[in-house]
Amino acid sequence: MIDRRQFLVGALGSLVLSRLRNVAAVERALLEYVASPQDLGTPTEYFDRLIIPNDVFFVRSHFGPPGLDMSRRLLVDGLVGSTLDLSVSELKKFPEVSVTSVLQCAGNGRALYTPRVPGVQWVHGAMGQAKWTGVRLRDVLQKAGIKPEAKFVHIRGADNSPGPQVPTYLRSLPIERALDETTLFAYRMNGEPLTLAHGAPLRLVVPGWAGDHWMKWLTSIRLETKEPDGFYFQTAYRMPIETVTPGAAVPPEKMKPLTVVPVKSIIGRPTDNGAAKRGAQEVVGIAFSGGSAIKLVEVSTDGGTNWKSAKLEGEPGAGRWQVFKHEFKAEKPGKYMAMARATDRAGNIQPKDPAWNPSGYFWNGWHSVSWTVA
Ligand SMILES: Nc1nc2c(c(=O)[nH]1)N[C@H]1C(S)=C(S)[C@@H](COP(=O)(O)O)O[C@H]1N2
Ligand SMILES: [Mo]
Repeated sequence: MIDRRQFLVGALGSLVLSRLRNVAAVERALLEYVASPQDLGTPTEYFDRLIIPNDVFFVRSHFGPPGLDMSRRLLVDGLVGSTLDLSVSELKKFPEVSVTSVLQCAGNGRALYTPRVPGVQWVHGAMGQAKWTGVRLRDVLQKAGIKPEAKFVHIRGADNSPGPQVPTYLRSLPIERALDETTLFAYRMNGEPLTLAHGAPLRLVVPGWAGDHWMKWLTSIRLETKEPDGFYFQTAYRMPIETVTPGAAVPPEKMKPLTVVPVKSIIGRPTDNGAAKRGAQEVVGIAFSGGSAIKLVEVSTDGGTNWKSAKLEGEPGAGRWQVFKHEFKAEKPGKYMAMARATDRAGNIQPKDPAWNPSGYFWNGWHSVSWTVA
């Protein structure tokens, strides 16, 4: 006979094992960039659809997730009329809204800059689109009462840095961006409860803005008059104000925080170096821009001499990707290529080669693939 303690240990052990197996199943479909903390990329061939399924959605964090704590509360304090301390079920009493939006890490494409920039060497996989469900920051902040001197919202999560020498991760949003009707406290992703990897029980959703603002494992938001101090705000996630010489050091006063994701398109199919049969060829990909809807995606199959407008599918919107499709006939066997460039409704055109910057952020060059037709 086993006693209660042995039973519990055994039961817990097998539970942990089955959890681990689930994680392993997910990893098989994702591309592992860094093992610990896990940085997992979505394979490029998934960029042919409007929604990236949760089990292949990229994962990124600085220190790895904290323990799963579904009873973690959200504190809303600082320059508010009254402090709020909310459980997830209390938060769910605010009107529920869903927003379909792209989450892209600012470092996506870092590996494609020359000279090389240190950091996770993401190629294309640190982005995805999902339907995010939760409640508006605006509704919660209005309930708390916003003092007129509040200008910034400081945001914290439950993940601790690995030691006292390493600063804690924190972000900040200007109050106007926090009050935008698309900015959410989210608890569901593509209709399913948020998983720990993606921030359970609560994460921030900031459509159109880079992933670093999308704080996971939320613990508090605090209204302040100023931007926060510290490495993660004053040094990291900054871009040069003007174009700089590749490889150059940029002084801090010439840097600004990165916010809106620039216009970009990526080809999901055909896969680079793949193979296809003679006849109809379909080039399929996704295109988005953080600041406005997509106006046009052009595809060239002759190295950039001629460009044709692709068909767009899905709803247009700022921070929201659409699928583009372009068909042509490959009459002869041989090597074929395609490349894509997107233009947004504000008139921004995806550049052939984006400007190098010291942290390798926001790569959005033309994506090209080649394949063999037999
Ligand atoms: N608490 C916390 N939130 C975080 C991070 C983190 O390290 N800690 N990383 C951010 C970064 S840099 C990105 S790109 C996104 C990635 O979100 P995902 O793992 O759901 O794709 O989470 C953001 N939220
Ligand atoms: Mo990121």
